[in-house]
Amino acid sequence: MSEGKQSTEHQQLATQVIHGGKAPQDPEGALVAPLYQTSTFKFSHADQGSARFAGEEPGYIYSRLGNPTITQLETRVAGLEGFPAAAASATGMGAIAATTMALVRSGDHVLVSDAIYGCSFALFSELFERFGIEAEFIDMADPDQITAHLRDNTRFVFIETPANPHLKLLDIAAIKTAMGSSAAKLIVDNTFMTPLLQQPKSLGADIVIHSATKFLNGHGDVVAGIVCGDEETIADIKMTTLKDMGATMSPHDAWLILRGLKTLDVRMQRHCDNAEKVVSFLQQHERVKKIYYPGLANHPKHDLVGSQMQRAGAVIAFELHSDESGARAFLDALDMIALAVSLGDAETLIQHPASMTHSPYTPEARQAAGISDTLLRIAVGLEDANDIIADLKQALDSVASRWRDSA
Ligand code: LCS
Repeated sequence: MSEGKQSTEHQQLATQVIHGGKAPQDPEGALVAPLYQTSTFKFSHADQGSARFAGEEPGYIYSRLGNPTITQLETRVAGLEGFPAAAASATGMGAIAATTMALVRSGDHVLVSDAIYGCSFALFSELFERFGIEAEFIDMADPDQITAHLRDNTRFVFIETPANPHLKLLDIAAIKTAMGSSAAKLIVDNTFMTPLLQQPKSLGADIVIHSATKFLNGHGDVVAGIVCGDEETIADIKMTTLKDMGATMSPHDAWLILRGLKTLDVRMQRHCDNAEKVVSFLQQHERVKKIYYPGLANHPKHDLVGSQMQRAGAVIAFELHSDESGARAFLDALDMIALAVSLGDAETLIQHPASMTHSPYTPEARQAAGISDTLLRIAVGLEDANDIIADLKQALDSVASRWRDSA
C-alpha cells in the first residue's frame, strides 16, 4: 500500500469513524460522498437487469435491496465493530426483529437477559410466542444460569450491557464461555456503549446490534438500526427478513448517520465526562437515594469498567427519597433538560422507565429485572455540565417542600 494510504483495518477508531467505509466515487471530487437519494437504479439493458437479480453481476437494483450511501454506512460501522459485514435497518427494533427472526423457526428456544429495552422485551415475550418460539428470560449476571438453561434447540442468547434502563452489566466473555460448544449465537445490543467504548466481538459476540438512533447518529434527528456479523449471517438477514419484511434504512438517514459518526469519538468522551460530573452532583445531594452507574465503586459489576468497557457511559439511573408522584413532580420542574425518551443526543434527556420505555414489561417482569416504579433515567448530553447540574439542582430544590410532606 502506498505511503499515506493506510488500510482501514490498521486505522484507529477515531480515524475510522471519519474515513471508514467504501465511499461512493463522486465525479466532481466532493469531500463528502454524495447522497444517493433514489428508490431505484437504471439497467443499461435487459440482460443486465436479469443478471443483477440472479446475482451474476454486481450492482444496485432497488434501494430496499441496497444503495451506495447505505453500503458506505454499513461498511463503516462493520469496520468499527470488527466484523466483515453489516445490515442497516429503518430502526433499532427493525434490526433486532430482522436479525432474531432470521435465526429462528417455530419450535425453537431462545435465551434473553431479563433486563433489556421495553420493545425488545415485547418482541420476545409477545410476538415470538405467536410464532411458537419460546423465549426464556433469565438473570445472566450469573453465567452458570446460561449453561443450566441452554437446550439443543436454543438458537441465540440475547443480551444488552449496560442494560436499559438501570445499567445492569453482564460479562460478555463469561457468557460466551458459559455457552460452551452450543451452536447458539451470542447477540449483544451495544447501543449504550458504541464500538468506541466496548467491542463485543473481541469478547466472543457473534452478532452486534445497535439502535443507531442513539449515540451513533447522535443528533436526535433519525431513527435507525444496524446489525453487524459474519458475511453469511448478514447476507441471510438481508435476503430474508430485511428484504421481505422491509424495515430497510432510507439513504437520507444513512447519510445523516455517516455525518454524525464523524464526531463519535469526541462526543463519547464529552458525554462520559459530563455524566461523571452529574453523578458526583447526585451523590452529594441529600434528596438522591440511590444511583445506578457503572462508574461507581458500589455498582455490582464495577470491575468491568476499564476491562470490558473503556468508560462507564453517559446514561445514569437514580431514585429519589420520594414516592412516584414526587419523582414526577421533579421531572415536571426541570427546565433545560428535556422530558423525553431516547438517549445519545446532544440534548440531555430524562424519563420515567416504568411508565415510558419499560411500560411494555409486566409489573412482575419489571420487578424481577430490578426496575423500580420510582426509577428515573437521565441520558446526559453535550451541554456544559454546570448547566445540566444547575437544572437538576433547581428542580430538586423546587419540589423539596413537597417531599418533606410526603417523606
Ligand atoms: N436497543 C436499545 C438498547 C434501545 O435503548 C432501543 C431504544 C432500541 C434497541 C430500539 O431502537 P429504536 O427502534 O428505537 O431505534 N431505546 C429507547 C429508549 O431508551 N428510549 O426511547 C427509545
